[in-house]
Amino acid sequence: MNTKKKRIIILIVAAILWLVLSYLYSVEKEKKNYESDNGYSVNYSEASNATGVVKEFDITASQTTYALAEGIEIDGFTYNGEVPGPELRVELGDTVRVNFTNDLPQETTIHWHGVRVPNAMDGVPGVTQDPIQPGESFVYEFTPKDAGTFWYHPHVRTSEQVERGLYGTLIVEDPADPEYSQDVTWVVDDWRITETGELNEAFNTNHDLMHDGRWGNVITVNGSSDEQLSVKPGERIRLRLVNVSNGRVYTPDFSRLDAALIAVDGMKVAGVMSANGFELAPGNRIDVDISIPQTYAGKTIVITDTYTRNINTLGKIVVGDMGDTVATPDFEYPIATDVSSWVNATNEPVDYEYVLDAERTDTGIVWTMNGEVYPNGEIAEFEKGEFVKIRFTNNSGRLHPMHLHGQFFKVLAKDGALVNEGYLRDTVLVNGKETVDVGMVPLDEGTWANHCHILEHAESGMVTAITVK
Ligand SMILES: [Cu+2]
Repeated sequence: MNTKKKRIIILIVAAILWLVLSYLYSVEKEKKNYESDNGYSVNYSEASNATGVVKEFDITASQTTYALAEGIEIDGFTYNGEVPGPELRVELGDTVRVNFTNDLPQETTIHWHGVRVPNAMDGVPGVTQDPIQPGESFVYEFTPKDAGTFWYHPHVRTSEQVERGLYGTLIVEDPADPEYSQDVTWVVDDWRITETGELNEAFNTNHDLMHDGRWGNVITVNGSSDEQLSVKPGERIRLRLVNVSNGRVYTPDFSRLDAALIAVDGMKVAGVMSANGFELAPGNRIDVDISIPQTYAGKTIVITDTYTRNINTLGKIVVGDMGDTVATPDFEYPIATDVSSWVNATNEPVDYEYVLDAERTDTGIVWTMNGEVYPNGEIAEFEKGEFVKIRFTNNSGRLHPMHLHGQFFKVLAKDGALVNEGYLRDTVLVNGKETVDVGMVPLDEGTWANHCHILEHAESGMVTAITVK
């Protein structure tokens, strides 16, 4: 055999070895994910990997007078006197301990939206805990299993308590993520303010119930109607948008900025797409990666909401002078390459259907799931680790952002047409007369609320629960 042939054989053997090793490595990597018996894998883990680090926070809910904007002072409910409440920032693996005290004139709880907590920490009265009475305390303790953007709010008289200002964010940082110039949260809310500058205290009106809940006339970001984010030319920003509104949906428009969607409901996306046009329903979060072009020095960019025909200002990004220019951090988008597509799921049968509708009663309107008003109605049972296909059939003409506690799911189809969203969610907007199929591999045991996140719809019955066994 001549030298040339030998070299070719060595090259071929090396190539085969490399292929085998990289296959084995990918199999090993895949094991971090959970795979259901029928082959649907999810890129989140079954267990939390607690490092032993405990991050402790003291939170008190109380009645507070809060100035939203000039001439607007509301009789609010706040966490630690602030709107939003304190941002709890931890690292994946940390244990969160919240010493909570209720100084409100009414009972309350805290629900950790999107966080896969132990069932007893989920904050749902009648399902996971008793309401916390005025003057009482409760310790919430859990180790988040997923990094991402989450939020917390009460689950008692929610339409009133959230509208009065009870909400905050929980940011679970992924130590593997690159370092942005700034990591900023924008908590978006709307308020119904009277002509005299006070909060309209008519909650759960028949009009709100018959429509898409309570939509306000003043929009705030981080409790301010004039939120401004100062950046330097060249900075790369991670902007986390959280919709805490009772009913309003926002479609953020980032104007001339190149805004890349990197996470939805805390979960990383499989591939980057534009964040423009994302429908951010109540409960939803998006993480957006924005590089500020150096040529934007001295400019102000207005981020708007284009969901309705009236264009609203959300907040502004104010770019500093040319002299402050920094080099743009250069790294790959922190996304997930292991979100499986589940395209075969369109052939799976529907395991459970929820028909969403309204019913007229003597006193007004109630919202139903399968004809029942909470707490009536069947509790669906699902097996832990088994793929399940759930259908939401909206018989009404109104919006229903459906939120499942303690789970992530994937949208499979809308009105029977295949939808291959490249990410998991915990809240999906079901439009009027629309049918939405979602797939889910539940890993977290317990009884979990499943409800519409239009808080007035939930308040008037559109709540049920599932049990994961
Ligand atoms: Cu609804």
